[in-house]
Amino acid sequence: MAEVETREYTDPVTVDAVQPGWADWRGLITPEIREQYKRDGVVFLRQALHPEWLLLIELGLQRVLGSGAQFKHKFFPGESGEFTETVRNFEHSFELQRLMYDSPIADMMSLLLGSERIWYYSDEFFIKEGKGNRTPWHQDMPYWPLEGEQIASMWISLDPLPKELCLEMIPGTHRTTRYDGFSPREVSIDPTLPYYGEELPPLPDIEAERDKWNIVSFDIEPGDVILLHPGVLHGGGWTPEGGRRRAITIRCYGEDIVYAKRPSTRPTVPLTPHAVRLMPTRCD
Ligand SMILES: O=C(O)CCC(=O)C(=O)O
Repeated sequence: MAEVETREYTDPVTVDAVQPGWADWRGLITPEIREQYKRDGVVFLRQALHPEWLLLIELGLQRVLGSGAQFKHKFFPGESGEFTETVRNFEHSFELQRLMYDSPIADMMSLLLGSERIWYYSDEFFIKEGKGNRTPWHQDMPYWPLEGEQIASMWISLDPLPKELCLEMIPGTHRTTRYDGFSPREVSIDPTLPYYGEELPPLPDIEAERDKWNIVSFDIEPGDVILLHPGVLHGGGWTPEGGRRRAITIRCYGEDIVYAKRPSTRPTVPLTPHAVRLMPTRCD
C-alpha cells in the first residue's frame, strides 16, 4: 500500500509577510481620525493602500485610456494646460471592479463613516501629463443629487507629488455654504461663473484671495490617501512641463445619504441605476 505523506500544518504566507512595510489601515482609522473627518471633512492616511491595489488602478487607467467606449472629458480644451477627466470608470474596467470588490476600500469607508452598509457611487480619473492647469475650486455635492454625512471620496495619486501639486482643500466647508458649481466650458474666462445659475450662491474666487482661506494640502506618496467629504471646497494640482499627476477619486456613501433635488440642469453623476452595494466585512 502506498504511503501517504503528511506534513505539519503551517499558516499560508500573508500579504503582511510579503510586504513588511504595509500599513494596517485599521490602525490608521482611529476614533480621532473619525472625529476629524466629521469636523473637517478631510483626513490624510499615510500608506493605507498596498502596492497591489495601485497596480490594479494603473492597469485600469490604461484600459480606460485605450477604450473607445469611455468618454474622455477635456478641461481647458485646446489650451496649453488641457487635461483629461473620465467619470465612472468602474463600468469600463474589470481592474477597478476588482479593486472595489476585493480591496479594503469598502471596509475603510465603513469604518471611517460609521456605516455598516456602503455603496460605490462613482469614480473619476484626473489625468495630467505634461503641463496641466489647476482643477478649479469647487464642491462636488452641488453636482450630485445627494445629501448627508456618510459620504467620502478617496483621492489616490499614482505619482508622488509635493503638496503644491497635490489636491488642495478647505477643511470644514462641507458644513458651511453650499455654492453653485463652476461652469466647465467657461472656466478659463471666470472660474466662478455658475454651473446652474439658479438658487445657489456663486463660488468665491478662492485663487485670487488664497491668504483669506485655510487651505490644506499634503506631500503625497503612492499608497497614501486623502479622504474628503464632497461638500468640502477643493481643487488644485497643476503640473509643470514634463510633470505627471495621475489621480483617481473613488466615491462611496453609507446609510444616511438621501436623494437631494438639484437645480434643473442635469447633475453630472445621476443617482441610479449605478450605485453598487459593496460588502464591507467589518464596522465598529
Ligand atoms: O485631482 C484633481 O485635480 C481634482 C480632484 C477632484 O476634484 C475630486 O477628487 O473631486
